[in-house]
Amino acid sequence: MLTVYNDQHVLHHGKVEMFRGELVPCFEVPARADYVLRELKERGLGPIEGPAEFDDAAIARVHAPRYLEFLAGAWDEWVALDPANAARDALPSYWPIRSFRSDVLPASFPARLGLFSYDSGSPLTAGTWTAARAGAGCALSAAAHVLRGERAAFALTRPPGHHAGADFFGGYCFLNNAAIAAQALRDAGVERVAVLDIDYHHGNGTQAIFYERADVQFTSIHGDPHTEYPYYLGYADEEGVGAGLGFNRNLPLARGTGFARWREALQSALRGIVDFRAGALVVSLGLDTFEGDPIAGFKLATPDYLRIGEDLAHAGLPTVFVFEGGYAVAEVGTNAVNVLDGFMQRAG
Ligand code: SP5
Ligand code: ZN
Repeated sequence: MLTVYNDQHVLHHGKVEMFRGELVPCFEVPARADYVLRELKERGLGPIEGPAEFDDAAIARVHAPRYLEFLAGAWDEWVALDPANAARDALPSYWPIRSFRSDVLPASFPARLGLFSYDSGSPLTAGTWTAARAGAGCALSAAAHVLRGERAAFALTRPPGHHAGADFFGGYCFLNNAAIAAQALRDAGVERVAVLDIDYHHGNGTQAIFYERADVQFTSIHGDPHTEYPYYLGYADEEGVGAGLGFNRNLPLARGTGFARWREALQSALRGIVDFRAGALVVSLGLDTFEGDPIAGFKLATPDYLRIGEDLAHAGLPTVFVFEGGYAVAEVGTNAVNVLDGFMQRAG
């Protein structure tokens, strides 16, 4: 299987995230991708290429112009506030919830930082835009590869993407790589695209982007938002709206769920994807379902990821894998490559 990778991901390197009143070291670190890359090479999974040049219009198919403009200039604005900010990550402090306005763009940078985000755990750094843009390019190249007739491709990207919406960042995510890949597949003529999100956390950004659409089906298996991040979305009764009604499917599972129960949810998700008659599949590949993950609560073990890959291949669809979460850094490479390896073995 082809992997599309870019070494610019290291330019996004947050120092701290806010957790219960304290700034703690970031969980989403560059070493995560390094471990996956090393494992891909060791196991000879296939060629590893850089992303092709691409037009930013492909990103603008998913993200709002004023959000992209904000992201591209955010670091310079942060440093312009105070030159000492160059040594600090940008984290929001104010959010326009409910009765506030979101149509007005305040001149104040901290005010816009909050307008375009939903948590204080996603530091924006000097290289965030460059890394996120290059990561979206990896997702686009992986999609292009599948459009050329390959069975599957893997976008090894960070920062991750599935929590980012059309005009907001959060959950360590800035550009929604999976949504950008899915939209590119649609724009190239694939009539129905399925997105399956198997990260531990609900893919609220991807859900929101496609919630009113019948041409992109979104399915997510994740920790029950009653107790798990992102808390405010990901419940089973969210089924889409308008033309999109019936094309959004959430399968929340209790914290502590093990592989047998998780795999039943996967089988159910895949039946829904086959019934939808998808022409292509985008997998938001989070590995934070692992029993050793420091910020999540499922109990999947390393060999289980081979079975996941096999089950995904059984759906028989051209498949774009997009790297998302997974914070047990030393194991994330083996777990990710197990999914891809299991897929290729079954896909033949
Ligand atoms: C892509 C992705 O997986 N994003 C996840 C974002 C989760 N952010 C909230 C993390 C809460 C950290 N909890 C620390 C618990 C330490 N015991
Ligand atoms: Zn996650």
